[in-house]
Amino acid sequence: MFRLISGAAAAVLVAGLGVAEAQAPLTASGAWVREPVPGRTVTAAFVVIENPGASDVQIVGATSDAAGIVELHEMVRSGDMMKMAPVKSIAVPAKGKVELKPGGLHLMLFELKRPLKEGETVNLALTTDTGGSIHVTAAVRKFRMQP
Ligand SMILES: [Cu+2]
Repeated sequence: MFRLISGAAAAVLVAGLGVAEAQAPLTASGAWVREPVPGRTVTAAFVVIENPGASDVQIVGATSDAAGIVELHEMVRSGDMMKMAPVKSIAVPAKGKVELKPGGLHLMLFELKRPLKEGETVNLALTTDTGGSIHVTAAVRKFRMQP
């Protein structure tokens, strides 16, 4: 059943849920989860979060039905290597947006509860410093370099 949902359809669904359920004035779109390497129980999730409100909002935590632990991560330079590191919060600027994407900020999913395959969906919930939460449905996709 989930296999019939295309990435584009899932993204539209996400935007609708963001508007309907968010206490914080945030919307999410384009959410996806990288299909994990076979046998691994770790992967990353990406989403674009927009803040139409007049105040900055901080994302301070995340959970998922597919993972035991979800962390907020950034990529940091270490010598000539890029490494990822946990961050306490991700700011979504007023009248602006933040893009979680490969090579930058992302959600890290640990202790995956099931193998995730392209075409499936994963539920994510982001909590904000204003006490709100955003519910996001993310499509599982294989990572491909962007053209
Ligand atoms: Cu990470």
